[in-house]
Amino acid sequence: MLNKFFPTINKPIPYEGKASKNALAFKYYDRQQLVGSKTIAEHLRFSVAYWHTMMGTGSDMFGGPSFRREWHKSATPIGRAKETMEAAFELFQKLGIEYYCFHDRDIAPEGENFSEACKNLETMVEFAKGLQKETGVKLLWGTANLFSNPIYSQGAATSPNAHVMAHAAAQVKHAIDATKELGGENYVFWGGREGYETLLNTDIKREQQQMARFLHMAVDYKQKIGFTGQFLIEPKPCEPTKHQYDTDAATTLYFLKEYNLIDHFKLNIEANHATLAGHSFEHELAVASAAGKLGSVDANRGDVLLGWDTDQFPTDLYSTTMAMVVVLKQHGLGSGGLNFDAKVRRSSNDPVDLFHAHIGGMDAFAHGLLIAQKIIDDKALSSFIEERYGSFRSGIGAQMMSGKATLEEAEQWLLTAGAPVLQSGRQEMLENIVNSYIFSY
Ligand code: XLS
Ligand code: CA
Ligand code: CA
Repeated sequence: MLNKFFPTINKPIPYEGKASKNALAFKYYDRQQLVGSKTIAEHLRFSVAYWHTMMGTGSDMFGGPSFRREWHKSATPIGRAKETMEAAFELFQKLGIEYYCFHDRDIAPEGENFSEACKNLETMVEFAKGLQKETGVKLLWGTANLFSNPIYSQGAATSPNAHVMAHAAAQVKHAIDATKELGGENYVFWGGREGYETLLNTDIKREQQQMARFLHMAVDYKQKIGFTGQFLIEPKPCEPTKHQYDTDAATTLYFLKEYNLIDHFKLNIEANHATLAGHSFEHELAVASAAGKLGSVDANRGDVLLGWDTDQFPTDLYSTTMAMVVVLKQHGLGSGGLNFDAKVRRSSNDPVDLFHAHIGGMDAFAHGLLIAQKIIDDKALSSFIEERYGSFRSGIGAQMMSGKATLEEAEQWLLTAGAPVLQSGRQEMLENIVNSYIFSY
């Protein structure tokens, strides 16, 4: 096992069970434990987000770097990139996390120009390949950073400048190549700058057409090179742009349908983006899942008192339980996984805080998984839900839903049946049932 950047953690984090008081041990994440027909590790497919965990410095709008990071010290950009990657794989191994995700510009420095950036990326892909082979760690998804470079300040695919769209297209080509080369199981599109600030200078229809064309170009390229990973779109309502075209799951699904892209994409749902959109995490998961399009998850949380994307590690058991209910109901995430798109707080400046953070997130989801499986096995919610719609199984309900009843026939039926009597929705009782499952684990 690699052992250079986290010397105080000299063995993989152990599972010690819920009675353990060891802060550096799992209380629920027993990776080999069977839940239904899969192990906990197979269900959860955790991934480390390279940008926050390896590249984060602790700086914010009001102050500079605060984190102690031995891997950021090398004198050259490529030296830094290599040390960062060694530290990353050491962390993955010590946490027992099998997947990671990156943006092209996280793993390789930008360089002086586009060609240099491409060369740097190739160098780092070769380096990553070696480390993946040595450790068995795999790439959950790759993506292109189409938001940091100032040329993208007015959009990438949706820029008013065709030169910029071409630059973004060329960059995405290389990022897909890198993902394919590393056996990436998915490729993500998050349109950080694909939106607008003011209608005074914007043609929404044209920009949406550009975005669709851009995605079609990516699909064509994927097919041409035989990349078999799943394409994913990650909705977010705002930040950095005021209005983003992929605001939430429903908006994104409509966009994909409208522009004939729906067969080529699934969604990557992020918890904090859901709450920024004014939805709950489980609402976004459920909307994507109902459309058969829930592909992967960015596992984090926001802060109820702050209106921005705080990207905190998930710790809320109620939320992880409800998320896992949705995931289990659709029999898993397929090639997707749970990517910790989350960062430690600015004051958590010690590298060991990265371990506490991931351990907490992994335990919160493992615990949520166990509870969710029990809720599903016992039909604790589903039997109530099924009964609630019971009036559609026969009679006028079945006739309307099968297309056999017209408005006139519904009226005829109503005139003999009389006024409807509503059954209680029993929300409080169901909330108590969920709590009773949470309390008993
Ligand atoms: C930013 C997004 C981003 C995507 C990948 O808010 O979460 O990190 O996951 O580009
Ligand atoms: Ca994300
Ligand atoms: Ca985010």
